[in-house]
Amino acid sequence: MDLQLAIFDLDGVVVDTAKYHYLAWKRLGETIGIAFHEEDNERLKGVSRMRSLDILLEIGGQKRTDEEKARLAEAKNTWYVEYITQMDASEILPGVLDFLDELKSAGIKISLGSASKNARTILERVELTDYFDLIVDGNLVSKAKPDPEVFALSASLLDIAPQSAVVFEDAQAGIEAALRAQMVAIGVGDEHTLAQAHYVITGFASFGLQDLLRILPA
Ligand code: B16
Ligand code: MG
Repeated sequence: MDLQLAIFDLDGVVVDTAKYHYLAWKRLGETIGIAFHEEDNERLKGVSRMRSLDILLEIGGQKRTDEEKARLAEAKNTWYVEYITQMDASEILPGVLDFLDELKSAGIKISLGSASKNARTILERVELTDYFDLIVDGNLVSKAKPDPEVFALSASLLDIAPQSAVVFEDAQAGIEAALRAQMVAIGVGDEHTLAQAHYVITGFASFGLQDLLRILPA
């Protein structure tokens, strides 16, 4: 394939913000009497903020009006933003920076495809904004993964065919979105959870552009 675009999910691929989401949801749970455990947090990965809240309420067997839900999601987000504004470049996951440098040198476009509405803040804090030719985040898309919108938009805005794009994703819904967008889907994380992907890597510590080119379809 003629590789022209690499799209990165943010949480779980470039940085690990899942731990901050966890702290903020746990804190919200405590204020409304729902015990939220680390295992539960797995269900929130790659999922939108409102859907995450629904999962938390489901765990606690609680029902809330839309107005209350908006207020609760807002409270969680305020705490989450407090955590992420403390982040710095040391939180970029191993090997990511070298890989981005390699892609840039090879003239391959780099885009973000994240569900987060806080993606720009995070990229700023870890000093990665300038690497991205395009940032597609939760403020820009209306349909959550597994809908392909978040990835399809990157390709169309950059005027690149989806078949020339590769997506790096840590969530199952994200892999499905990439496949539905007709892109090459590379899972980052557990090979069983991400079995649908064309290929699964554990991270970028020992994965570079040469490795990518080797696994891409002809
Ligand atoms: P926010 P990603 C996702 O980021 C997270 O994995 C998910 O846990 C979170 O609920 C979602 O962003 C929305 O985040 O509340 O900041 O808008 O993996 O798509 O980069
Ligand atoms: Mg993710």
